[in-house]
Amino acid sequence: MSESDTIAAISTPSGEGGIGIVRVSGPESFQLAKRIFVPHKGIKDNYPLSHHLYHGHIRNEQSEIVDEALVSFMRAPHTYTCEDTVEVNCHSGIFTLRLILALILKLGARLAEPGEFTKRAFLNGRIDLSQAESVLKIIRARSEEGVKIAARNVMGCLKVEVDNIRSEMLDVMAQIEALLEYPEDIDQEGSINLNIMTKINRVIQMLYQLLQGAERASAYQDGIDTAIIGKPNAGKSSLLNALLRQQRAIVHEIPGTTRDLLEGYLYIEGYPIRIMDTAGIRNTVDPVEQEGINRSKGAAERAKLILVVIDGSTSWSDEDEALLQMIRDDQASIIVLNKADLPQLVSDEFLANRFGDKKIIRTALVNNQGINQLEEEIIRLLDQHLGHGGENYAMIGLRHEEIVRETLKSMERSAVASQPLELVSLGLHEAWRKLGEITGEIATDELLDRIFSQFCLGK
Ligand SMILES: Nc1nc2c(ncn2[C@@H]2O[C@H](COP(=O)(O)OP(=O)(O)OP(=O)(O)O)[C@@H](O)[C@H]2O)c(=O)[nH]1
Ligand SMILES: [Mg+2]
Repeated sequence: MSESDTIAAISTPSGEGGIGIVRVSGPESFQLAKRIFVPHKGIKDNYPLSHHLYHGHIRNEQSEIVDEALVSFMRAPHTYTCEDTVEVNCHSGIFTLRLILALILKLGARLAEPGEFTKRAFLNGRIDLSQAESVLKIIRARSEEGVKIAARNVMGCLKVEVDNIRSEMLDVMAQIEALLEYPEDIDQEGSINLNIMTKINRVIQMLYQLLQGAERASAYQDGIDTAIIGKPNAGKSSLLNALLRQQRAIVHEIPGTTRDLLEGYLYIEGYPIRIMDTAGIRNTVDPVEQEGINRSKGAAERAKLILVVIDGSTSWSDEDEALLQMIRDDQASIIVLNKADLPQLVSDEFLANRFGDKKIIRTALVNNQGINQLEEEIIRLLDQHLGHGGENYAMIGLRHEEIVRETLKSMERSAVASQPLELVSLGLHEAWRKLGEITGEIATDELLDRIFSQFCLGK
């Protein structure tokens, strides 16, 4: 794809709406827009003024009015892409938008690829790669907090931290270069200067701090995968419905009612929770039910939080025990002891023995009892699991996390004082290059394509 041509796309979602926007960027954008737009107040000498909004009509080749529009002309470099940009604000019917886009394309613009406007902002140096990715994170955020984290990154807070760390690395690298050039400065034992090791360790600490915010940020941005698991008929679908406050899943007395995974979103104290109802887990010969059970197990494996529903009105079984074995140490879990309105066959004594201090939430989901306590426990657990964030988390996305972990590996290889300085320096160089992938200072075309292809058209 060439970066010097003029591109255009519809930037607003398809469907009916108050206003739709067609965006054009590139050297020809003013020319093209002037050929289809006629301003109401007539064309004056200074038309079009940059960063002004003009009211008028879009007309086709036959001079027929296509729509009434507000058009802004924005001169480079103070634009989203750093190129001349025009935005046509028109009525948001899909045919209107398509007609206007078609007129612009016919005059010579090329249809933009997904994310191409943002890619140009990156290639033209207005934003770094972490900022570009944050634009996508804002669009896709699953909670208000997720938007705030992404917005901080769009302003460049991750870039600032990364630049800071890389500049510390450069300092140490320069110091080592000097020592290698003037070996007489190295201590008598030839051991590495203590000062260098102290600096390397400080960089390692900074990298760990970056990682700390990652899990919390990703929970707010992507949602917390939560699986409801339990024996057939325990009340899993009743729990999903109670939490979502809607009759989302079929609830029935026949065990094995739910076959497929069913998901819903809910927000508890700002935590975006992606909750999954699953098929009851038991031994079965029915192939369809077995497929459902496999999916339940998959959902449980991927979940960060597991709600285990146990039917307190039936005796504790091997099936209940097997469910608990599925939970890993890194997963948060809550035991929901349901059907508290019926005579209980699982005794308090048994529960105390089996679960010790772990909090058990008793519910009677037929009449929504216990839901508030369950929600409180979910918040408490997530707060505990994800740590209190404060303002100090810039990290977003798995890509960054992987890069920081790789960088740490190289840094930790460098942090061995007993090795030759050349090896220390090698590790530092690797680390410095790796970390540059976050901001895109070191970025291959393949990486850029991978990132920008996730964007929607028109962004
Ligand atoms: N008495 C009583 N019945 C309940 C309670 N919760 C659910 N039930 C009933 O138990 C039956 C099973 O409920 P579901 O929510 O469908 O259970 P499930 O775990 O989704 O079942 P499967 O999808 O078959 O695995 C239904 O008849 C519910 O009305 C409860 O707290 N008390
Ligand atoms: Mg069910």
